[in-house]
Amino acid sequence: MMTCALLAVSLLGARAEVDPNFYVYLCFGQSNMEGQAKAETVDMTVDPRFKTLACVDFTNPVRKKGQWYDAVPPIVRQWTNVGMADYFGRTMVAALPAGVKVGVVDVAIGGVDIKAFMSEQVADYVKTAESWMKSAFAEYDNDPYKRLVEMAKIAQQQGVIKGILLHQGETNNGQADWPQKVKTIYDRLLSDLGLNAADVPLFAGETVNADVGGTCSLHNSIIARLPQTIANAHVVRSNGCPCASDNIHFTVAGYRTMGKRYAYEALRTLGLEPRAAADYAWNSALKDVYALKSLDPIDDITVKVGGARAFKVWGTFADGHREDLTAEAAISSSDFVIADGMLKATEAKKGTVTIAYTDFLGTTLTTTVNVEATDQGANRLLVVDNGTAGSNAWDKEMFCDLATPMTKGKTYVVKATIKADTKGNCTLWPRWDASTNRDQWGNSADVQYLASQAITTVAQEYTWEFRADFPHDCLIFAIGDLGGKVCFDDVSCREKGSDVELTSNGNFESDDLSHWRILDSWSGMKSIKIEDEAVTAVAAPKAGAAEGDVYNLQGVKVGSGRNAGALRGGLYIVNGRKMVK
Ligand SMILES: [Ca+2]
Repeated sequence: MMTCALLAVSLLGARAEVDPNFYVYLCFGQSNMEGQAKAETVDMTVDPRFKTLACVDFTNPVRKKGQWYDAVPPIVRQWTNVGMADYFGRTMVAALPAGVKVGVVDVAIGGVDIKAFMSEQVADYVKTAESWMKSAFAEYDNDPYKRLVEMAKIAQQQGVIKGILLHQGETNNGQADWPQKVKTIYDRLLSDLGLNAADVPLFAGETVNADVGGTCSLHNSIIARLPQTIANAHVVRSNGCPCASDNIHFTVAGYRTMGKRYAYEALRTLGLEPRAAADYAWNSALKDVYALKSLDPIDDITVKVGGARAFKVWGTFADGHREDLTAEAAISSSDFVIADGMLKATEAKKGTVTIAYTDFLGTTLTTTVNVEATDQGANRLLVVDNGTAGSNAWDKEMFCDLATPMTKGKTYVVKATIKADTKGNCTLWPRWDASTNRDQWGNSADVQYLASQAITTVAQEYTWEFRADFPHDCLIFAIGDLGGKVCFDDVSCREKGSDVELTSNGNFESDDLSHWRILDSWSGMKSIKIEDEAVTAVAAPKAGAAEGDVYNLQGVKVGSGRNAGALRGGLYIVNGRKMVK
């Protein structure tokens, strides 16, 4: 016995050559982690420093479960395509020193609920799964979590686990208990693999974004809460990433950008700049995916003193793809205050703002925006495009997340100035979103249903006064029977008799929409944005507005089609549309 034990220890010792420069990342999720976009030529060449551990047997290409291979797609199983891990790995090896290898261990099944990775639930789940899903489960012996751990242990014999990538949630769209389920799986992985949370961050990617019509974009508001549940969790943004016609999966360009963004987050947690190493040997086609060719020019802007403006920054890369660079762009100005990524107009003046973006190769491009801050200017409104009217109040909802929650038992006054393209109703439902009391859809069940008010096409102020039954932290404006656009302004929520405002940017003079949101696109709601009042005022034609009448941005008629040629250059409203002359 003694001899056997000694022999086993010495064999293990001989085998256990863990390379501290082999960085391993575990990946799990559903279809976007599997990869749904066909690889193009540029995707088929991989730096041999980027490896994948086969988690199932492949026949074409031939790969054996538990063996390392160059990470040529498909990574997950032989019928999958380019997904999240492909450009994560490419970006990591390009940024890390030449002596560092990166390996991925990727277990994913299209369409699965998060419970597919919860061992105590998976057996029942597999029984009721669709047949195509059953065959994928079977490749993991009906327990994908167990397979992930088994493969991760093999990976640990050669490398060091540096992080976990997750892309999942479409099947759990909007479920408030999702972060807790993810935490359960994350905690189990740490425990089963002997890892410390501080050394192993979790990177969770957003689903296809609302800005490109993502069907499951509601879930991004849930993913945003993950860092409150898991201290070392990081959200990977999907803003502007193009999607396939199903509005659920990314295009191959979208997967490349998402993979790069996962890597940027991972590099930051390693204390590194998201930048290619100077000595990295680029394949020229791959380099074109990363090299920014141009930044889009940004139109001159006018802002009222006291207001704030955000900038949308887009660029075109050498391979022709476009990216929303807003989150990565640096905004600076010697003329204006820049705070929270926005320009704040504190006094009347003219000046410029510089937007700079440094690409992965270290090249910085800039664009200059001319800004005029004035004392006078157009009033701005929140414009919610409801699309077609629904039949119930809850079919269309606009949410205002309060900066400070109410106090249970106190009396509150909510005011809002509202108009709409059609007549209908607006009902106010204050809700305690932080409550653990959830309904069957995973939403807070601690709601108060207040009286409905009749909305017209003319802006009017409406008031709701009520005693808070819960510490509400959200106002829901239920506007289900209103078709077209619904405009809000001067939304206010205060304790009765107090001048402390609980809403943020309720006059909509700032571009900050972080406290305002609408239902996901499945509701048929189309958009939420801030617009000049003049634009919205003529969008619903006024009685007497003749075809071809020209308005300025303050809503003043300045001409008609007959004499428009005499107007000086600028922005005008003609037939309800913004026109540049
Ligand atoms: Ca306003």
